[in-house]
Amino acid sequence: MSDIRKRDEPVRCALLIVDLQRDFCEGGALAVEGGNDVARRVAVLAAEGDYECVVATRDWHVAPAGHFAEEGVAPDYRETWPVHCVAGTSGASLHPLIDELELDAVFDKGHHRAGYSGFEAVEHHTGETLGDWLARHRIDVVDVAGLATDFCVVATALDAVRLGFATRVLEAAVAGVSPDTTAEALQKMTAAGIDVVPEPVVRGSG
Ligand code: VGL
Repeated sequence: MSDIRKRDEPVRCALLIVDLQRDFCEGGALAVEGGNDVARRVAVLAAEGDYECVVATRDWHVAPAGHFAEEGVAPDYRETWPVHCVAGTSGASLHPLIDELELDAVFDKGHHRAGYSGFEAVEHHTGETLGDWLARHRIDVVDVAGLATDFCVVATALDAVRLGFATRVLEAAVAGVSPDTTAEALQKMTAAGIDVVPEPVVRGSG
């Protein structure tokens, strides 16, 4: 990427907030432990980090074939889930701390399928894909934060690196559904060349 960039052009970094929605936070239909804490940290990061753009994805289900456990059947929390993030419901809305940020764009996914990766998402007004949007804004680096580490965060980060973005996952600004799949996800991301950074980096200091 850097070879086609003019020598003095600064690196452009986006904060990508994955599925920080009410249903994934404490009190929601599919709460991830630590979700509210993640929202607090991400809100600070979005306000204080030196990002070219801040964008968010939302899980936005209409009829996501097989993703919700059938009525009367317990979800397995790997492939089937309690009903969550139904399009237009309050559970699908962004966490209040994220909702009050000045987001540059919001992308929805999972209308008719599971839709774990944010790169399946389209901008909710224009229909532009996340990948096209980031490319059009000449983004080089994507910092990924949000929920859940072991499902949508890992899928999104792996697609980001595949698409050629330098990709970082901010470990203090993500939380997972379960410890074993979260550990697996962190390993997979590191192996794919994603930089898993323990603390959010405050940029602009050098
Ligand atoms: C997610 C489980 C089910 C996520 C979405 O956003 O990580 N996890 N659906």
